[in-house]
Amino acid sequence: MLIKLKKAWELSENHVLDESKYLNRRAILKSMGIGGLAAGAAFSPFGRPVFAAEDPSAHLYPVARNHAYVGGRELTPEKIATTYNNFYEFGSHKEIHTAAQALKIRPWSVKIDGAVEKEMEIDIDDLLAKMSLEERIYRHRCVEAWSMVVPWSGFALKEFVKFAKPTSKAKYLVMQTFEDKSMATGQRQFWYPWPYTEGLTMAEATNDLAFMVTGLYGKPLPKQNGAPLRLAVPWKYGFKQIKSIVRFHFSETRPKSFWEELIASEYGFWANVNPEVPHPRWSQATERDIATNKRIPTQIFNGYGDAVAHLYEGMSKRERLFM
Ligand SMILES: Nc1nc2c(c(=O)[nH]1)N[C@H]1C(S)=C(S)[C@@H](COP(=O)(O)O)O[C@H]1N2
Ligand SMILES: [Mo]
Repeated sequence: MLIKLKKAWELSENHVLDESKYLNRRAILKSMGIGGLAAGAAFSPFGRPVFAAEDPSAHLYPVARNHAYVGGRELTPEKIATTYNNFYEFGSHKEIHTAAQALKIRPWSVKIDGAVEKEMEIDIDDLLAKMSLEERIYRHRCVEAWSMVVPWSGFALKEFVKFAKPTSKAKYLVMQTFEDKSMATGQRQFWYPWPYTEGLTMAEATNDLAFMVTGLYGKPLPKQNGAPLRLAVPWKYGFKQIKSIVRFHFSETRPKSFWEELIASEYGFWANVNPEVPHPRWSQATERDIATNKRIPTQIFNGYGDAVAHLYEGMSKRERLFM
């Protein structure tokens, strides 16, 4: 049974005012001594202010950086990380950042179901209020052999798992993206197995590195990067890092992910970054940094082996990628 914890986000006046009117309104509210952070702008250390009118979670950012996670090389400029995207719901071209602006990110709720004590549906802003937000710098390695280093904001996936209260029957956490052909024109391409689905074992989902992303560069997550909620598992190829999640399903059986369903021989369930196992059509030994365009060596588990290698002990190298 589904339990709705709270009414979905209701359209506030901010949405119908243009920016200049909104700024005036802010000034008035301020002179009245109200409308502080919640109604106002959050100033990002990386650039322009972001307005609550654009995203009601804007006041939450920036969040404190967790210095345990370092990129190991320079951050990819924000402009590049937010314009070089993969998001098949909006097409397969490289102008995704424009097309993805059609994504409506409020109201937005996520369903938690399957092997849990109690199934529920929770509004994204309620969820954000419950989780401890922090910033982590992670490397991101796409299976297409390009990579970047970005400051994600969000919360530990294991904190969310604890909140969801899975039962002992749960063996996998399955995640799904929204489905709405009218908004996401890519979903009209019927030959793809929508909705985009991904999964992790419970051990992977509760590993310290697994992170639910809600922000980028000290601001709410841009639509093209998977707003309002996407996954970061930086030891795995980018296609595992599912965007715009609406459902978390705790499962007893291993799911078939989107790309696995399409071409299992090229995109397996594990998808751990491994320079020694080439993709059937190209080498994975090196990667192109999208900031510098330089090729750099790819590291096993994308350099996160200390944190995750133990999860795959006993598996052959090929299984670590394809099984
Ligand atoms: N729902 C959904 N999630 C997705 C994808 C997608 O097409 N749809 N593409 C994946 C791939 S291949 C990569 S490399 C990353 C890209 O994330 P970025 O655009 O933030 O760099 O998102 C992943 N998550
Ligand atoms: Mo990717």
